Amino acid sequence: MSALPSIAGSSRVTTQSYDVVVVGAGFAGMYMLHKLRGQGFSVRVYEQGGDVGGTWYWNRYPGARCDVESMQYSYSFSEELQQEWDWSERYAPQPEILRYANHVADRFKLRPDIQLDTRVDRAQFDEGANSWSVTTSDGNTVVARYIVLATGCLSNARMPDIKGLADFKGKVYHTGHWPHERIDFTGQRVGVIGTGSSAIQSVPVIAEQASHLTVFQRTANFSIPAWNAALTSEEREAFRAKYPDIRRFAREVSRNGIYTEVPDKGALDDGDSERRARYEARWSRGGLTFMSVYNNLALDKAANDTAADFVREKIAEIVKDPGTARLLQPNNHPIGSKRICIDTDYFATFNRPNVTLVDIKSNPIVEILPNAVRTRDKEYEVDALVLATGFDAMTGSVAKIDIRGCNGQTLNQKWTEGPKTYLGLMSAGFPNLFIITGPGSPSVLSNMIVSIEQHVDWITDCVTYMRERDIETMEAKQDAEDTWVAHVNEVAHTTLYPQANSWYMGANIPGKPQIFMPYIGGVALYRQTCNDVAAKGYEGFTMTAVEQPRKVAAS
Ligand code: NA7
Repeated sequence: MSALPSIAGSSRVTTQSYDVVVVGAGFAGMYMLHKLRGQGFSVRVYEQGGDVGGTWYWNRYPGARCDVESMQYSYSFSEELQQEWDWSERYAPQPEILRYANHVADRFKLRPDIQLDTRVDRAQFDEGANSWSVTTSDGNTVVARYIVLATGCLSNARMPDIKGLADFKGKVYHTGHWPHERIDFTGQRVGVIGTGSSAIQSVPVIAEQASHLTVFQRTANFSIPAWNAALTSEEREAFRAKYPDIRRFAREVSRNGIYTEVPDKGALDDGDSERRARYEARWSRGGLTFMSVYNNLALDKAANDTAADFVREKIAEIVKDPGTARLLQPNNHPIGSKRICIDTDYFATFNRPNVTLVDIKSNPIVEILPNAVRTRDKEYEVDALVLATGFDAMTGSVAKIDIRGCNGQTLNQKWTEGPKTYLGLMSAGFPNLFIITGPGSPSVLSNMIVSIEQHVDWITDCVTYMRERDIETMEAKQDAEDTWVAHVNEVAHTTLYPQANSWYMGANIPGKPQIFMPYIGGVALYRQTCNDVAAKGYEGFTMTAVEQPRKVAAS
């Protein structure tokens, strides 16, 4: 614990104070703790789950696995860790990723500083003391100089607002809040609502168990085969030998934090057969880098159409019933403008006699009956319901905390019209509050672990810089924030991304302001920008030394 004085909280006198409170013990929170402790800061991490792992603690649905190859979806900060951990498959399944998270917690002795089963309910900045007063669900209030939100981008599972859902007599599961015990659907009639990544991963697995599976689809999605397979020790060794290059590329060259070739031409620069051959080669390799075949797939609709058509043709080849194939072919958004899904036999699953696809775009769900899903035209009897309906992404978990900055303003008030940050790291009016992979940073458009490590390193350097100079507060300047928000928006609109009703835009949450939230400029460019800002003495931030009255950022 630090030398910060105890202060009177609103409800009780607190005695505990820390340099930093971190909210969340997923991959971001754990590394933040490790890194800050290494610099001698006192840190308390609060985690609402019963263990570490964040999204991998909650998303236990059948078939859950990461969509970035595990040799890359893993920490790079410890050479020993990356050399010693053996990933079993190209895309590790959720239980293995959770084991990895637990291994990291143990290996780096993180647990003593992590308080599990504890939500942060409230955080209030005390302008007199220049510290945060943090109230948790166990009724305690602690004081910290800094607060870091490591709350995750896809951790606030969203229950759909469908009439009658509460009266359904069978079991209802949300993919993002899956029970810990093994759920066996053998012999059951199961309904899956939603066809995003979580459904695309779970549908093939559930179909093997269920007596009948009905998939309710509102929007068809593009999905590329994972071609997942066991990793051999030779493959792991080959990868490890190249790690310095791979990690450097991911951080300093790539757009999305993934090691892959950099495309040198656009889709229309090739003739039909050459282009088709390239798409075939990528399809055969599988995975998220399908969009890296050409350099203009996210920019030029005509180029994008060539890739979208290719995938639509593949769907038609795989799915035997032409009507079902047509329904599964995405037709209302450019490929890649929603995060591409990675699957194992998703489309082929619809060839099974026990699987039915229901188009709820033309035939919407009207209500859930005690034993069925009723669409406008028909009733579908089900014994269990799986809601694969996604998350209140990027801002949902932050919004659940009552965060009060200067002049009593809440972050929710400030973000009424959409999240506003400088570099995705801080928001004006909320001194000493950092966000990891927040809106306004590459975040969900990237390999999350690469972006997490970059933010954690930057924040650690920043607070160390402040400590060395007796600087007590740091805050984003309003004009820097405004410029950044405009830039994020402007860059997004040079691409095809805003053409989709995606969770990137907040479009999946009724009433949520529709703003493109992540920064699309790319991981490498963004890192350079953050480094330049730091090198210029944290340009765009106001820093105030001990004993000086806190300067309010220029508005
Ligand atoms: P997503 O990608 O947000 O998918 C949610 C799906 O649920 C999507 O198909 C939605 O259709 C559908 N949905 C949402 N609400 C409803 C209602 N009320 N009725 C019918 N259908 C609905 O979430 P996931 O969990 O699959 O994946 C999230 C990310 O996790 C993913 O991108 C990976 O990065 C990992 P819609 O498209 O809105 O028409």
